[in-house]
Amino acid sequence: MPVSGGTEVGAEGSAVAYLGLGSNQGDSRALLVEAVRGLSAVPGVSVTRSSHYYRTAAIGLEDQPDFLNLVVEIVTGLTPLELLEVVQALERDAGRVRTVRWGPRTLDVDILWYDGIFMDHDRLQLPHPRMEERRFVLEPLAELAPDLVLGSGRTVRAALAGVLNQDVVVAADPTEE
Ligand code: GSY
Repeated sequence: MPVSGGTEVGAEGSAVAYLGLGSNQGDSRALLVEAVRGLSAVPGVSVTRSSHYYRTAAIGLEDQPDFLNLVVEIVTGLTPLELLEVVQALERDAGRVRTVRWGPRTLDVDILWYDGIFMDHDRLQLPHPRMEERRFVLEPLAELAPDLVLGSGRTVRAALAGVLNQDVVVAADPTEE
């Protein structure tokens, strides 16, 4: 699904990154649509493609509502830590309050992969350390970049084959309603 809008970033000094977005509290559809719109409006970030939206069974604390998840591809001139500031501001704008670890949240935005770099900073690890166990990340990411190489050296497609027992279904696209 191509996405329009956003600030044009020249090829020089720009990086391709994939972000995972999820919500299971409040009006999840509106919160996710607004988060993608907010991301597109950030100077130095261009949202180039989006996966479908997926209704997914919660991983972590299981006694909580299903999530709505998607993955977007961006091109950015921001560094990974600058991008982290941006996604944390989006979470705050969505009223995110960190209460229970692995519990319900209005908006979660994870930087999954940034230009193939490996990073082990106390605030950010890249590629995302838990993404290979999560179908709610791998299924939408496989739509956009099935041959992307992850931290383990496996491709997205190969990692996805190992998590097909988790419940994930394509949901209606809230931007088309
Ligand atoms: O890490 C993202 C938040 N999260 C999710 C999520 O986005 N989707 C699903 N299905 N389960 C989750 N558990 C956590 S924590």
